[in-house]
Amino acid sequence: MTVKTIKTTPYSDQKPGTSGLRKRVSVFRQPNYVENFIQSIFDSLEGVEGRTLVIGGDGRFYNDVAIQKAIRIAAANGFGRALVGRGGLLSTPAASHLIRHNRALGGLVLSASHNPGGPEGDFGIKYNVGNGGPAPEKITEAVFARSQAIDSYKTLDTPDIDLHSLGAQQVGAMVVEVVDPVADYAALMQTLFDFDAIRGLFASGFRMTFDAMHAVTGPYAHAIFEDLLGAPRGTVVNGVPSPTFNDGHPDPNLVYCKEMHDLLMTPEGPDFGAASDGDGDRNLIIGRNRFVTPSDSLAILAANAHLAPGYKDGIAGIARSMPTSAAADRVAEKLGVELHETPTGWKFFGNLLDAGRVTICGEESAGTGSNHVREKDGLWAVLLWLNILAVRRQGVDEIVRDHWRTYGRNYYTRHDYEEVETEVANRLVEDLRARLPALPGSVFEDDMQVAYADDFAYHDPVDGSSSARQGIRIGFVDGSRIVLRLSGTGTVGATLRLYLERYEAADGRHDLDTQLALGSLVEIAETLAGIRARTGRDAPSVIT
Ligand code: G16
Repeated sequence: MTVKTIKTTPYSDQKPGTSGLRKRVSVFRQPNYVENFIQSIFDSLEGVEGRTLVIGGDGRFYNDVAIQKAIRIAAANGFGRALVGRGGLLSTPAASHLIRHNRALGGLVLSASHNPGGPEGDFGIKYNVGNGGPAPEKITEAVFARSQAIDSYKTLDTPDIDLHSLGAQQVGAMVVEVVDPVADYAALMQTLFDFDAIRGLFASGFRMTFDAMHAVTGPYAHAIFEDLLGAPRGTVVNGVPSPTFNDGHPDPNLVYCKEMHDLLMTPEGPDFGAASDGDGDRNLIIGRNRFVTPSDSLAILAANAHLAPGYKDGIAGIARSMPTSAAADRVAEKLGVELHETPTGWKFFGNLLDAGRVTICGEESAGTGSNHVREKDGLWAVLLWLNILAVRRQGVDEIVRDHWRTYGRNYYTRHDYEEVETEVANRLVEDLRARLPALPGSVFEDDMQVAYADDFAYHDPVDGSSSARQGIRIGFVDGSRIVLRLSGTGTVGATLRLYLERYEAADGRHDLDTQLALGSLVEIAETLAGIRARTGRDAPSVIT
């Protein structure tokens, strides 16, 4: 089969963000846009000849088209084998596992995560390396540099492959294996968790609702919760993946899962509610009368992980992204294990996990995971919660309160201002940055005194690399924090994220309303950054 070399010209906007390249579908549909980016990835890798590539996505609109292009370009570039999820589906954590399990060179994960889908929605392409994790910055920078100089890509003149039949098909010299997206992942979960104990929990009448949000986790959740763990049919709702997510927004937060949240707050509601996002790496955890913030969930999972077989010997350490609350730090201290604070982006956990320095990682953005893969993993978090509930035989609320009694409570919220004019957002951040050196020592309302003010810089202790300007931190003497940064995943204008945190000691008040508890910090943030004044908004677009 003759490899075709097609002439092309660069697009200036192919710079990967927090998690790969995410844009409107209309951007990806421009001539050669997908081809340029995938060829730029392959040009930035060494030794693709004969190697295995994993390809899968969250099933969103354009997934099928992009997969066929990716397969032809991979074959033309010399890959020996491509593993593709049936129907083009692979959750992000399942793709990570397949890469590791098959010693693949890497994988293409096609997803825009929790962003809406459909022709007017978003699409994304991310490259994961051989450890199963998102490519580190040195690779994403090389890909961007290559995309700015690209003048041709390689492809083949072959028909589309049948994505729905399991088994091997030939594309040029490359073998394409269409695999069951669930099987290997479900097998991995059974090595980590006590499925008998969880089966017993469901058999005792424990009721759960899992919202797959018409996204990729539907088939995984039906197979694991209902088929393997014996939860009654109907436990999983919205379990059939749809290219438009049924016109929904597959973001498992209190805005888009409000109905489930409200149900959990009633006496008739189930014992446990959970959800996952478009590509299956995020999670939402709600117990009866208790929403668990992602930061608290990370701390509680880390403190109780030893109750699950996969972590029975304890954990090596915990890593959290900088804006995530410090609740996990207290657990690490008590366990006597390492705690690492990294920039936002799962890719920063990879080296720490590979080096065995940490076992559990988490982010405020609803992501938790462990060293079993190199991505955050929504179903893993739900299963670890179920395993803990099965062993402790307590409700979620009881476990959360018990945790606060032991470690204290980190009140925490995030205020997002979406689709802000990019220039306004950039100027706001720059102006605040300029004020940082003068802030330490300043006293604001309620006697809040600034202890430090900086722009977070990370020095990776494993490979020595540095990443500067990762978010503004203003810390107060009582341990409270204001963090401000620009999102790296939005696709329209800029998204400003304001993170607020206040610590209340173990013997302190744990029953305050979160927004009220953080009210004075919100006002201090407004005094310092003027978000409402400068953007003209009177409230955040989303509060989580
Ligand atoms: C991605 C990254 C996460 C990050 C999140 C939000 O998640 O993998 O590490 O925390 O985006 O990033 P930002 O605050 O820059 O928008 P996902 O689930 O969208 O792939």
